[in-house]
Amino acid sequence: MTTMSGNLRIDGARLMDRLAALGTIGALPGGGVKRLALTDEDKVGRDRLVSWMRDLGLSVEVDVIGNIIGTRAGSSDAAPILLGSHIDTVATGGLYDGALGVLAGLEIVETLNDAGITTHRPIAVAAFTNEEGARFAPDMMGSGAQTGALPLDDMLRAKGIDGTRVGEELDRIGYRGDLPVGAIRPAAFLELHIEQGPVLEAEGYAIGAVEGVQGISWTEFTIEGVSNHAGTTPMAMRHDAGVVAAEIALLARRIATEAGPPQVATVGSIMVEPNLVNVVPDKAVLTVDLRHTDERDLQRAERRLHEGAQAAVEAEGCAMAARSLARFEPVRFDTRLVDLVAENAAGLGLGVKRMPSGAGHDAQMFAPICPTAMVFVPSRHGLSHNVHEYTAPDQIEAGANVLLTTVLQLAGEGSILDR
Ligand code: HGY
Ligand code: MN
Ligand code: MN
Repeated sequence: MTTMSGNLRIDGARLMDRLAALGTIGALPGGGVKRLALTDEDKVGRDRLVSWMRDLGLSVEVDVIGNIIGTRAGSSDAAPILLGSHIDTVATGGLYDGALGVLAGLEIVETLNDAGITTHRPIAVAAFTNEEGARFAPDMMGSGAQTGALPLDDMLRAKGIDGTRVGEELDRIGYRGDLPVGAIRPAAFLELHIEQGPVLEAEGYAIGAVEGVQGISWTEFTIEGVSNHAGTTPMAMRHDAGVVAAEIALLARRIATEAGPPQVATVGSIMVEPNLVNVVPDKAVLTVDLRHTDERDLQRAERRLHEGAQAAVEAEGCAMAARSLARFEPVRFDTRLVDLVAENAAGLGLGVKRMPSGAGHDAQMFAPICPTAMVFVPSRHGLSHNVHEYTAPDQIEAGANVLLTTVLQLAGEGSILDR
């Protein structure tokens, strides 16, 4: 039976229950979640997700980089509407980053099952491998490999911050599948995600109709100096790798403040060796994360960073190697889908704001290959990548209903996708 009921709604309590259940996997004492990509916790989360998918009658496939895809048959074998996000988290993660997009997809499937609705197009729900990039750079690794944005072999060889390799960890947790890259070619991709920033809450909107994702540039700098005695070495004789790292960190901050919003810069990881109170460091390794909505401005920031880093290294008589860990240009989402999200939010009586995404998402990997859009819901105090990440149940339910309404429109016969 193929009917499209305009007043169909998801079961918010059921969605919250699944979010809570998944949140127990990798739960941190005192709150928050640590489910780094391809760890034992990630495996347990994957196993739980696959069992939920199977319970809902989805046909489950795993691709060559561990992306999990559950597909609900349609009345036709047209290209599916793909929903999803990721279930890996950063080390100080929350319950909602990524998990919301995957579990809202499952909730939509269960809602359609309960209503006995068969859509024209199949509906697929995916959990992409290593969206965070926290253990293995770059981020959006699984979706990037599947869509061809990232070379699969390089990704499988990627070495983590703990010295492990992606391919070996996929084998270890039993999630190196055989579905090839390029096999998932959806008619459209929709991702529900928490905003992870302060805008929707500050301006009082319930929904973000996301217009695109800003560009991302991750660089790792390794500085080599000369270790020496902290007490006996005159300042003019030092080659202090730690000072150079500090100068690069302050330069990154200056670049962002002088450029002004939306330029952002973050030094999230910095380490010195031998890391002892009375030894001038002979080695420092730090990462710089630059982001901007405009590609030219991002390149300008990169140039300033690299030139400034080089000058600091030379002034201290050190050596430096710079390695790109991730580089994605800004993407724009399909305006027809963004319009649909905005109209559906308004149709549900929800305040909606068109906005860019400050965070990276799997959706930015699909935007070049199919019509793509995202639905944002507010983050309390704008917090994310923080154990206090929180979005209220009614906000989550509202976002999932906007997603459901949009999916039903796109999965029907003769939708805007067919024109
Ligand atoms: O870094 C990001 O924006 C995403 O969380 N991977
Ligand atoms: Mn995310
Ligand atoms: Mn994240």
